[in-house]
Amino acid sequence: MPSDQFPSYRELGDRSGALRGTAWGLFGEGDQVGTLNFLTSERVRAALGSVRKGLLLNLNLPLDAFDPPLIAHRGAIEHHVFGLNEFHRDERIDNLFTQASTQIDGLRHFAHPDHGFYNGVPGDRLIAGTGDLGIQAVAQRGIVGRGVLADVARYRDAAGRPIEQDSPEPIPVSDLTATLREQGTTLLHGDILLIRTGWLEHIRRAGATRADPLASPGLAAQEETAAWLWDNQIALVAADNIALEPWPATESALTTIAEQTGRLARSSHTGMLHRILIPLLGLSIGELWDLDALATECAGSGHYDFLVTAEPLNLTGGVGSPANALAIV
Ligand code: UVW
Repeated sequence: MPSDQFPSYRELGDRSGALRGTAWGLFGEGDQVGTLNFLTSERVRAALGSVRKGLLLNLNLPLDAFDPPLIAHRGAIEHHVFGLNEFHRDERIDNLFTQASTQIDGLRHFAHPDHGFYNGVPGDRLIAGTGDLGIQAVAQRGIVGRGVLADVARYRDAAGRPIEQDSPEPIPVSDLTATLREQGTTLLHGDILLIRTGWLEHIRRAGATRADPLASPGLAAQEETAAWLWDNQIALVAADNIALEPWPATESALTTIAEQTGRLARSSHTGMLHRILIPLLGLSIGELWDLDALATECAGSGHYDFLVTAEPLNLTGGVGSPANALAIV
């Protein structure tokens, strides 16, 4: 479908029946990658024009960046290096949680309790060994496109309103648009949007003294955020914080009918923006992306667009993956 023919977010709400409020079927009934379809060949080719210096910047934290882990159930990796003889080395990683460090969360990660998983795929198909909505579908196409950094932390500092880093402060769409305006950055359809909240820099500085329980600012859990991302035809959105949106999540207007009526117990996911972005819109998200060096480079050059590549693990049925992301400025 040509990009000007996609329904707006408001129009998604006018779709009938089970499709209401969703992007299901717009990229094809059996679609596996959602908004990554916005990254057409023409856009990939055009994105090459955002490379000015040919400088490569790693956007990944080490796999073992957080020990103790940020989220308790995602334990630290156990890396074993061994040799069959003294002239040989092999290795094994145990306890790898694909979402413990810089990551992409794929379309298996969240269902909407009232609607289900992306494109209506039944949850019982989303098990190890099956491919439905798995991260392998992303790996097999790869992610390459025009990246845009929205350095909200820098904008808010300059505006004299620093983001409160040890709190689940919601970052509204107005801050995103003001940041882009201040930077002189124009979004294009199919962009990979990278949002710097400054949280990762804060956590790095805090080290072992980081706040417990953990809290992080992030994109406001509101329909306005989802609408803005969809209407700009963002292919992938990633941030330098723990959950893209504020953490811990709080009850919001996004609290589902299942929870409001007591059919589903409220949980740490109640009110999350994840539940719109991933299952309803098919928007994969990135978390814990290391954007600090990129931000320094962009501030120095005055250019906030570049090429981004990311190649998740080719893991059949994977829920998420280390991002393996690069910016090429
Ligand atoms: C959190 O759990 C904080 O987010 P996610 O599951 O998306 O990594």
